Amino acid sequence: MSLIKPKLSPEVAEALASGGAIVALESTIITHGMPYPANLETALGVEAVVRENGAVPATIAVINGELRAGLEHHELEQLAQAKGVVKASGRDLAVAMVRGQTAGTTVSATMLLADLAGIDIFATGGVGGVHRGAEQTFDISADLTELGRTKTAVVCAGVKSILDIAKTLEYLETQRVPVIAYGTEDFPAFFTRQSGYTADHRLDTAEDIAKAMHLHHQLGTGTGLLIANPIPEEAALTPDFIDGTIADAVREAEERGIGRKELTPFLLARINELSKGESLKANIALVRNNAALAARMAVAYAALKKA
Ligand code: PSU
Ligand code: MN
Repeated sequence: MSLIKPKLSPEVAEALASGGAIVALESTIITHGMPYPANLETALGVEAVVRENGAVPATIAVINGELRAGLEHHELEQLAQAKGVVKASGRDLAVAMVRGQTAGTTVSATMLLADLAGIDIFATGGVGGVHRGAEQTFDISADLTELGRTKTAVVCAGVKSILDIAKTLEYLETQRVPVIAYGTEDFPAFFTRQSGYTADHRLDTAEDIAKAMHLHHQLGTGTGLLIANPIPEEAALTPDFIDGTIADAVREAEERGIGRKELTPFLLARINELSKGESLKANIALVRNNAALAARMAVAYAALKKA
């Protein structure tokens, strides 16, 4: 049992106290996932989308050693522009607190802090997973093990093919994490609506997903859920274009010996450069799309919890 909770913004505290709909948002996407100023514009835009869909946004981060859920405008600005900010997964939080560091929280750290705060639903772009070549490197994101032990529902657009998608899905199966695709049979690949793999389950409404969450938790499974929401049709990239770009970025990372926690940020930045900003545009569109679905799920889930 945890004795620490993140410090809540007044708005988030109010929503929690009244059983309102809340959506947690991560901050590594701001600090390590997108360049400035697109990162700030996206963070603000995503919060606005959550509000438009009836929920309160709670962006999670570590600010000067303090765990936080719900940031002020100037704090988002500071995160978006800060240099040398820590990328914190769950295991890095305690040291960041001791050192008074400012950190972007990954999916794993954000899930953990959302759960401590009492927030059930979290929207992001892509989750980490099993990297290509993991049979050699053992590089498997802590996001996957966190999904296997923390009850947060994570809405994403699938995973990028910087990862081994088949192994990522296998790993989630092992971890007792349901993978639910929204409105499709296909497991999406972030920039594209299809990955070549099907999701385990399909549900077609935010209300049904909220019901599945509720039952999943009532069963005492103790695990999270991964909701895969395909990128909007008009924003999707063509597989040939993006797969080539991703392959180039992965090869470059290998040649330069980049690994461990630097690998994902390197790949994201290189893909953005190599695609001349096309990947960034798609990324922004899909994050907003995920925030909208997560907010609608949060509204439905709040009603189920009250009933
Ligand atoms: N994948 C993306 N965008 C991201 C990330 C992953 O498409 O911004 C970030 C998320 O914060 C995720 C983290 O939790 O990278 C995973 O890092 P790693 O692969 O080092 O576990
Ligand atoms: Mn890793």
